[in-house]
Amino acid sequence: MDLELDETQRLVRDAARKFAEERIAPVAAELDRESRFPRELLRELAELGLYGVNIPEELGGAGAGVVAYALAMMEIAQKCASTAVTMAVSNMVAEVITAFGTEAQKRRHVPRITSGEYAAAAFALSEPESGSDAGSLRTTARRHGDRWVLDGQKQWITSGAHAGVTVVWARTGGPGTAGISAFLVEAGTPGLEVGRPEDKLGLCASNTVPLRFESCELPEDALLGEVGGGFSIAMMALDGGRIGISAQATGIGEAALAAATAYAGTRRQFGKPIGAFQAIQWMLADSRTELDAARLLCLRAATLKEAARPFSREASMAKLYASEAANRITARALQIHGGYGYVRDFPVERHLRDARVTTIYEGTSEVQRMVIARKVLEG
Ligand code: COS
Repeated sequence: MDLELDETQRLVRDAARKFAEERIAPVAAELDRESRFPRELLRELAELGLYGVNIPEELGGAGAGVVAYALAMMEIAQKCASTAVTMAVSNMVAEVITAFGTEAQKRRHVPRITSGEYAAAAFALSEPESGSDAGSLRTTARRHGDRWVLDGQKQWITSGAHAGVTVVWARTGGPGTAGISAFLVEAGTPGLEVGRPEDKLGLCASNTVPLRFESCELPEDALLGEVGGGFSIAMMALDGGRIGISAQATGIGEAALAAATAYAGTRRQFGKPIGAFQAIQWMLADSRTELDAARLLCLRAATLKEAARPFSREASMAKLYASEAANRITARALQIHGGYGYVRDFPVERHLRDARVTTIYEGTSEVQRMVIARKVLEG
């Protein structure tokens, strides 16, 4: 793995950093407090190429690759983890359609995602009773003449209320993963009902909703990929998605460490800055080391994906490590702030709340360990 960034990667990272500092940072705390989905900000972010960092230019993407995508995610997440997750899922869906869509599906949806014409794109796999065991999903899709008819419910759908297009997984055959297919469902399709936004601990400026499908009719060409091929599409998409979440967690950790370092330098107790105490220094040292490890694991997985080499195990390792590290790092940052860490005047409580979900979504830490262990045992 080349540790030096190339020019494109540097350009994308710097553009994301500038946008995050100038446009996102000033409003991030307010968006969180008001649980406001930043539609206009996301349009600007898309115009910078950040809704399709790894999408070819002919489909409106930046064509900058997976490493550049991970770097951009880290920058955006440092300033607003909610904006970062909206960006992550939109990139993931743009990639899924680019990889598995027909020419017509790609031309219809991908440029609308990458340009920001769609406020976001969404990925609907989980259900009220099917989370880690994604293969047990119950939503059905049955043929009715030349249409598909969807019935069922989806849960925890990021950007579900704002997405121009949602990839929905449904059962077209018998039980098990072989009976699952994927469909593209456009906003406003009759029979698609968007539920009440979840009132969450963190990522308050991202939108998370349940979806309900009731006799929701789709055209024949809404099918993405082959009948029965949906589960593998979901797993491949999640492999890539996990790189994005590892980058998001790394970004949140960076923000928390920066806040803790600044505070340790200015807060004085016992006649000296608290950063002069070894207890604080060790927390900062552990956080810095863990963040570098998280970053390297993330960029290794991204480098493998970019080289079209197997990366499933590495993506799970990056996501597992970075998300758990982000939880430790944000907790330490809050501890360093003492009582000031516990109130909203300082940003670390937001970082801690935002980090929490990273060990849960796009596969829990327990699922990442399943994936890694299976690969280890395969040899
Ligand atoms: N890439 C491509 N195909 C994959 C794959 C991957 N990474 N992982 C599994 N598959 C394929 C397998 O090859 C298998 O296909 P065949 O039956 O043709 O051999 C099929 O998918 C079933 O795989 P497996 O038997 O491993 O499925 P399991 O039911 O055991 O599930 C886990 C595996 C637990 C890894 C999966 O259910 C999972 O990732 N769960 C978490 C879901 C998740 O992340 N949800 C968050 C949603 S977004 S917030």
